[in-house]
Amino acid sequence: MSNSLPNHFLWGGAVAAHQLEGAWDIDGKGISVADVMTVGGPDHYRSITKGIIAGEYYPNHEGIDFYHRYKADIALFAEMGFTCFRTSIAWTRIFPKGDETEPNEAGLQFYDDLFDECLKYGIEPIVTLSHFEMPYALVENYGGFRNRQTIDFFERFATACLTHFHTKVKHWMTFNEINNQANFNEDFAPFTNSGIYYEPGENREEIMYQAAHYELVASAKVVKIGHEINPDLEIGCMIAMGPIYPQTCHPKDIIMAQKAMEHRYYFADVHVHGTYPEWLKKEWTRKGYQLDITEDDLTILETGTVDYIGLSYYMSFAIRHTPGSENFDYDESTQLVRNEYVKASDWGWQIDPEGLRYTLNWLTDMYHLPLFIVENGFGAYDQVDADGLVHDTYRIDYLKAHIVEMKKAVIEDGVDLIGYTPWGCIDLVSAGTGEMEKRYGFIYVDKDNAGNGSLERSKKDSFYWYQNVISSNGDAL
Ligand code: P53
Repeated sequence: MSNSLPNHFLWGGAVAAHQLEGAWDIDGKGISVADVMTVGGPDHYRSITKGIIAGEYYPNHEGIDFYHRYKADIALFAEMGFTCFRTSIAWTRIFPKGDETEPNEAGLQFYDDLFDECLKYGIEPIVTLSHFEMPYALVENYGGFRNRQTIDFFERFATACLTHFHTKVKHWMTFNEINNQANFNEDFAPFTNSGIYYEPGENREEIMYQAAHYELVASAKVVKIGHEINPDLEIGCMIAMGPIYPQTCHPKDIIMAQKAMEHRYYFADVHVHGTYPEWLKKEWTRKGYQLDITEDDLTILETGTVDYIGLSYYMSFAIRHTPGSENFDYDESTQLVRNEYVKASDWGWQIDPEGLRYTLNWLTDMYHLPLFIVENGFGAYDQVDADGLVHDTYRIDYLKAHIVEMKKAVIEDGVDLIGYTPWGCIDLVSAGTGEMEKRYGFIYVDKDNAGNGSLERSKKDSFYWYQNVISSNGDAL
């Protein structure tokens, strides 16, 4: 048995357009949902404003100015030895308001140049079509994915991208972390996943199931279209993974954890199997939810199943049942509990490398598809020392421990894994909090939470460490 990862294993890093490009209103780009979010902090989400309000600070407007600096940044990725680079195509660069019929040529040109720059170094671009950056005009004018018409708008955008870039990009993903919205009682996920602002008194869960259904249909259509455009394309879904452990072996805790996992991960069932699980159909009937799901939709779901599962993995969770209640309904915003066996980051994210091995095995047992870890990483405060450098041993420790478990899953358990792209390979704006100072990068970017800084780039200790990891194909940790 080999003790190493396969030779073709892809190593790289991951970002999303809205978190680093900046240039939010340049070359015809429209306003996206990310452009109306302010800065939050470790214990609170950022605010979502109705449109852009004068005097508010919107960190994504400038990002780290990757739009103008991508050549130098990609040269640094090449120096680390990346063989792939995951980013997204900002929907609003291609269709600024979302409902245009023709794509914006300047937007296509930017991504042509960006992908060519990657390919020049032998770096394969890996592309997410929708990564929390829907055109804001679709929210205002159509209600985002509350509206069936948004399926057509997404299809038009995705078709333009697949047609234009299929010779440069082989691996695609449709909707980033489509399952974040299982946490429907918070405002962040429904807005970033689906462009939904909830009104007081609405049944949030029912609306979430409807929006997610439209997205799953849109995804399936795009998988099918992509394969028609080029049968060699690999088109995946993207799921935010984190196992939800039972707090104890109390049988009700076991069932509660099972129900929580079902609610958080049914999205993958639909993407992979093309059908809804039985428990969910029963739940909709029990709760009297009348969803708009047509026979045509069900056929589309079956004909557009994904080629692989892209996943993010940052942490694990734990849950217990509510004593005195026979009800196993899942509310992610109130029912999760601390796991006393693991530590947490400064943002309360529970660090659990073995949970990654568990997760990769769980996904393989459930779905029997190739997997791709397209996000993993440690958001931390970095300090520039007197020598002018960032000595981020804590980040190296986190990544090392996760790679060790990832290798066990592949080498000892036989998991079919395409590659590994740690999140935020260059410091960027946090999605959840809007902070710059929640840093993930191997490359430090001089900018703070208020937007001050030179934007200058410098290599952290983890940069050299990751370079060795890649050149040894994961052996030198
Ligand atoms: P930030 C929540 C839970 C897990 C992953 O997140 C999440 C979120 C949303 O915050 O998002 C993914 O920046 C996402 C990236 C994001 C990254 O994880 O909040 O796909 O866009 O930046 C890290 O620390």
